[in-house]
Amino acid sequence: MSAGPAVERVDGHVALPTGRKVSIVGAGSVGVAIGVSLLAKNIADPLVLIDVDGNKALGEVQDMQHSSAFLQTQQIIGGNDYSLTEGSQICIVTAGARQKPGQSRTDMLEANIKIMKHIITELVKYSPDAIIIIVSNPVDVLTYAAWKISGLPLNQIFGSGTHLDSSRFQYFIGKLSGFPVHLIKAQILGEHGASCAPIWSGVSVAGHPIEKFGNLFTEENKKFVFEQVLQSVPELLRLKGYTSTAVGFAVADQVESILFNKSKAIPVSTLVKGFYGIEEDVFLSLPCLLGNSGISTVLPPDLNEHEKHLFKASADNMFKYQQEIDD
Ligand code: 6V0
Repeated sequence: MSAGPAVERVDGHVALPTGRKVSIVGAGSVGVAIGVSLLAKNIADPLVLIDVDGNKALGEVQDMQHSSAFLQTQQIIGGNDYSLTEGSQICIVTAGARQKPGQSRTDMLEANIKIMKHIITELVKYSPDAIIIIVSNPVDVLTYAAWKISGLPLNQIFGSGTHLDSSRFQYFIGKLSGFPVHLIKAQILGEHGASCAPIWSGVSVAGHPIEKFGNLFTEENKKFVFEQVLQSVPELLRLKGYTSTAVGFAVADQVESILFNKSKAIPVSTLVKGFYGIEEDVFLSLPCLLGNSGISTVLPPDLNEHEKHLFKASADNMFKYQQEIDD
């Protein structure tokens, strides 16, 4: 039987980049949330899920495969074999040991660095050109460690950083102002963690600086908004035991900007040496343009003196923490 005439799809057809293989290491709540976000956005194919617990990865893969009738992704695979990741455009690391009762922060960090060494070595072996996104916590220190382990150039490896914190910041500013969240431009920079810095000087609502909103953005209200951002994680841990959905969408946004060469300016964790007087090799979040080659440009915003101080304090904090692993 003849195959018939070739059918050309042109109208309404969006050309997708050819290489869209994305691998996720860690099939826990975060890895799965990222996977589901990628599937919902139809931007990764094949999608690979790797976990040290191969059955867990396979179970999650099969559950995703059973959604195929509602998706466009053709191939979803996984297990505990890193050769499945071969030729990935992007690799995302969400694997991590959770803090055990009685275990110190440094002990947990050491355990996670050991895990990171194995994972990064395997990923680079099978996909030397892939862009690697680290999501596991503490994300800034682990990204620094992964960068050193990998030997990759800075454009090719970064941490998911404060993109998530920034989306929470936008959400709570939206709640305060009554404007839809997509009209809020706001960023949190620095550490993904307690010493992060809300950049109020750059906040705009529907295109207007906050000074235009009368006495809505009082110091008290600003403090309240930021407190809500900081309390998000303990609140979610109290309510559901972990956080996953928002980080899933945040990382999928980063993946989309890379695969589709969108060059979106997104705050991610990168080497900040040389910015705002920082002299050490420290990874923190600054807005970066994300495209096909990963980070093409770091765009440090003009900060006021208070914000510079917060950012520098974040760097000092991180440097001290990092020294625990450099020793
Ligand atoms: P989880 O549900 O415990 O999943 C972790 C997964 O990693 C498990 O399935 C493990 O089997 C797997 N794993 C452990 N060791 C290895 C290994 N050596 N190789 C492969 N897989 C391994 O944790 P969850 O998914 O909730 O969180 C994962 C990580 O993301 C943690 O470090 C969180 O702290 C971190 N998060 C980071 C966020 C961010 O914004 N950067 C946000 C939320 C959580």
